[in-house]
Amino acid sequence: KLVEASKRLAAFQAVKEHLDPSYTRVGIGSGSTVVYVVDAIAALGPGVTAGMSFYPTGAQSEELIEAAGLRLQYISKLPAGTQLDVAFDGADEVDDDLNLIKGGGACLWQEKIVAASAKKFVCVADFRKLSPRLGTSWKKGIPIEVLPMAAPRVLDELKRMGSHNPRVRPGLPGKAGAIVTDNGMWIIDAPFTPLHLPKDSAESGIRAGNEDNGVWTVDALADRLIKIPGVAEIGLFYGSNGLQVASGAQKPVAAYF
Ligand code: DER
Repeated sequence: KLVEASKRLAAFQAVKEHLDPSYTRVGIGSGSTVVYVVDAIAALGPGVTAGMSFYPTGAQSEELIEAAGLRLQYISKLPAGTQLDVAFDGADEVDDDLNLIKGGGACLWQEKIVAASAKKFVCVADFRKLSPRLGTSWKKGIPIEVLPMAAPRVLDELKRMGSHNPRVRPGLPGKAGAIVTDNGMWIIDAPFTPLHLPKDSAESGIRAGNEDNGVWTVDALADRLIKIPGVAEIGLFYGSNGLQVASGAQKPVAAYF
């Protein structure tokens, strides 16, 4: 109950503060918190939303937009050189520097593309998601979208990098085999020891861009994961300290709890 109330409060607060009526292009993420974001936007009424187009990050997001009677548009139709005014999305974990683990809903690839296409990215999350360092509360691992035929090779490399028991995300009951994303890919969840921020090096001794015996700084891990052959995208987002773990992405404006 408390969690749902917190998600709703965060969503309505985020829309109130970050959806300007003058906006015309709005990105909509995936997951359960973003459901409340769409509720908050729909509650503004057609007087505000009629002039806006909403850009989904996958099948669930598309359904949310349509069910709310909002105008659906696609990133593939975004005119060259233009950006979304704002994108709202959830997260699985948020650290002190607004770095995010995303992908718990297996929608991370399109989520990152939409987020990176926005002038402003607003992460909406309840109190459970905030933790000092990524990997502290979200123990399932960093979600990584991979080409199925490369999955065994990616798992090998992740183990070499110190991931503890990385595995292909199994399908839900009623679906034999692995989860298949909206893009026809698989998700590997790769647990790592909680990540350090580059600024932690004084106490942890692990300087920015490095790892020490399987303990990584966020930037170093993001740079390495994205280069593994077969990896399409990784569920590590952003950094307010100039750490762009999502290349070219806008830094998050705020995370609401
Ligand atoms: O897949 C994602 O990154 C989603 O944003 C997600 O994990 C957040 O989900 P929740 O809002 O249902 O917690």
